[in-house]
Amino acid sequence: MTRYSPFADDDAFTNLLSFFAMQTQTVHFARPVSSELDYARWNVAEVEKLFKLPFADLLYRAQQVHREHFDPNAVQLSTLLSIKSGGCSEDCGYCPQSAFHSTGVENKKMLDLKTVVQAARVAQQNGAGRFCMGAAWREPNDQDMQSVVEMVKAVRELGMETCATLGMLNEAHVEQLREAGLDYYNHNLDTAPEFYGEIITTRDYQDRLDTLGRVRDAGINVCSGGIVGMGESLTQRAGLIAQLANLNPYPESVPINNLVKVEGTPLESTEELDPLDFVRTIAVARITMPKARVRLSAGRQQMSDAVQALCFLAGANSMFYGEQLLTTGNPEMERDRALLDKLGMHSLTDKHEQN
Ligand code: SAM
Ligand code: DTB
Ligand code: SF4
Repeated sequence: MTRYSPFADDDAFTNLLSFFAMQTQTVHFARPVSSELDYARWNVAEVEKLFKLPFADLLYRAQQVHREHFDPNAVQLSTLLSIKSGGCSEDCGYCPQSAFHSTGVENKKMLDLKTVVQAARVAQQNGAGRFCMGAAWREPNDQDMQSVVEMVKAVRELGMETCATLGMLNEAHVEQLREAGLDYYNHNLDTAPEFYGEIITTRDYQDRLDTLGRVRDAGINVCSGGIVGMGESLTQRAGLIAQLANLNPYPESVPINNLVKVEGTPLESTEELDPLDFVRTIAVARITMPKARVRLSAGRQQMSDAVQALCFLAGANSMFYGEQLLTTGNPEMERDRALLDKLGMHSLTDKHEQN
């Protein structure tokens, strides 16, 4: 169902990595590289300027910011499970689970508690520190919420961090999740406000901001990012990052997805994003949100090891781990472990210091 679209390999990136490794000069920029950035507001033009820096300068700056706040060799691992797949009433143009598109994803009923806990246990044994439960809902109803609350409590009892992504939330639902001890709530802005209407028409940007505000006010960690490679302009890509960075405070966790082009969705034939532009997006997210976990998210299956290495160099320090995202594939765990080994990187769970 998913189209194979290899991210260009390999020599060019290997050369870039060597080139980057040789950069010793200090590069001067208009904005200070310091914790001041934490509270900086970014306008779209400033973010766009970052995107347009020479590649080596951009990565150098992202590395500086990254090393100020994180162990650059540690990566946080989250495993996803689709607890309710298909038949969604939203028309998100990228999504295989929308009832508006014919993608072959079935409308299934919600998984039961036992199945979810068993999947979380396996994810934990495989080395994931966080378990993220996703549902193809516009928003949960009260009955759904009772089941999700049980799932969150049970997964926490295993000693894993929990994340849920269930669509829009009202205050009562947020409160239930807070009481259950949910660690993170994922709700993406997806793209810039100016491009949003070309991708989704069944709910608006402000709905998303409102849900994020409720989650933030309840004291649940915010996980919010977006998708690149949907045909957005560079200014619109910068607009997404500016929106995320200007949330006050910005999200603790920022998933950057590269569009997975699924047959039957309106975006199935979208032109491939240049892999270096994906790397640039990671770097700009790192610079503008210095203390966030920037997650390499959907689209990794099509990425070469060299591109992923560049993403880590650009400040990515989290990824989805496990052979399935929600309905589409993700790299084999063996491939990921081999990649981390090759790069001399380790997961947070290896060091027992999940954060
Ligand atoms: N239904 C809920 C919602 O939309 O908020 C939660 C699940 S939804 C699948 C979570 C996120 O997955 C979306 O916001 C989008 O960013 C991402 N996503 C969905 N389909 C994708 C695709 N084909 N490629 C990349 N990211 C995708
Ligand atoms: C996020 O930003 N990406 C994940 C997670 N949050 C829920 C989902 C990616 C979904 C890719 C398409 C699919 O597998 O259905
Ligand atoms: Fe539904 Fe979420 Fe897919 Fe949109 S992204 S169609 S809300 S499952």
